[in-house]
This record gives sequence, structure tokens and C-alpha cells, in this order.
Amino acid sequence: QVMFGLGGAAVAAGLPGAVFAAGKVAHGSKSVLIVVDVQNCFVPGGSLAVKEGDVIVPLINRIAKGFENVVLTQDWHTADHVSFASQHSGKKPFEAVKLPYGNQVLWPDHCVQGTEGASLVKDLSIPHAQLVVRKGFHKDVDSYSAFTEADGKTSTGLGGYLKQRGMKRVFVVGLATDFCVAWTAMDARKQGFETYVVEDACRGIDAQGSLAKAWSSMKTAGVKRIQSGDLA
Ligand code: VGL
Ligand code: ZN
Repeated sequence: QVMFGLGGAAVAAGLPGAVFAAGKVAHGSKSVLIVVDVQNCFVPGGSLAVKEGDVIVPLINRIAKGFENVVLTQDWHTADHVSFASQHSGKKPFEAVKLPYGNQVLWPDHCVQGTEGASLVKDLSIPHAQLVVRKGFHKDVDSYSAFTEADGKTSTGLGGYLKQRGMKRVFVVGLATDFCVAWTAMDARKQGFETYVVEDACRGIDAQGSLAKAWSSMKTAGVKRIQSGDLA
């Protein structure tokens, strides 16, 4: 009886605090949902359209209703942004270049500050969202992550904001799984948040195996991969 009790405690201690017996992941007042880049450019019809990027919007709206704390992000580039293939002579979208901070995939022009393409998708309905983080606004530096720009050192301030608000757990949904969602989730882990990606509430670009690579990197980083049905 005593052994059983200790064993139970040990098993319980080994489980993440938020996972209960039913296998559901709880998300209380110390959890935040980060809705990544649900913008016109990233849904069908947009300049960097993600396949099925639009179909996750109703699911994200529903998930967000269960979260007290929600942050939205917007990719927010200058018209001459370094991540645009149009700024590199002889380069085409989805090719890469070496920049001072490392390798950079080049993209079609997208999410230019103040344009319709950069606006949040109209059907996204999360009126209680508390903060919109704009990222990638420095002309010479990209930022897939909502926490740290691609130079690996310039902070957006989001980590400090979430810590000052007492957040412990981060749940990530949105676009694209293999770029802004993955980088945001990995940086959340790096900053000490217990981090979950809700897979069915994301869609990926999947250029040259990038989706499988992203999931493998997230796993190594300790990011937990869950489905919307796993949320309590
Ligand atoms: C993204 C490529 C370029 C994203 C943003 O939101 O995942 N991907 N800019
Ligand atoms: Zn971008």
C-alpha cells in the first residue's frame, strides 16, 4: 500500500504539472495563447499563401474562447525588407542567401506594414486578445519568432511582458507551423515557459522538408506537440 502510494507520487511528479489523468492539458490563469500571423498574406489568395491556412481560423476562434490570456502576432515588414527575394538581384522566392546573422530564406513580398495583406484575417474573432506583437519591422533583420529577431539577440519584449504578467505556460497556434510557429515555440521554451504547439490549429509551408525538420527541432527543444482535443 505504501509502495503503491510512493509509486503513484513518483509517476505524478514525472508528469508535466498541467497534464491530468484524463490526458487533458489544463490552461488556467497562468497560460497564454499566442496566435501567430493569421494574416491575409498567409491564407489562400495571399502572396505567401499557406495551404489550408484559412481552415484553422474557426478552430482558433473556438480555442481562444477558453483562454483568459491571448496574444496575437503580425508579421510586419518594411516594403524593402531583407527577407524579400525582390531585394536580392538574381534571387527567387524560396532560395536562400547568407546575411550577417546567418542563412535567410527569401520570400515573396508579404505583410508590408499597413497593407491589406498584413491585416489580420477578417474572420479571426478574438476580441479579448490583450496584445498584438508586430515583428520583422527592422528592414535588415527578419523575425519568425515573436520573442527574438533572427539575429538571435534583438528582443521584441514579449518574454518580459509575459513574465511580468505571471505567465508560466505558452500555447502556440497559427501560421506557419514550420516557420513563425516553430521559432516562437522554441524561443518560448528557451525563455523558460512550458510550451505547447496545438498541431491541428496550425498549418505549414513545408518547403524542402521544413515541416518535419521543425517538429524534430521542437521536440529536441522540449516543446510539446498536442491536438486541440487534448485541451481541457
Ligand atoms: C512566415 C515566412 C516569412 C510565417 C513569415 O509567418 O511563418 N514565414 N515570414
Ligand atoms: Zn515574413
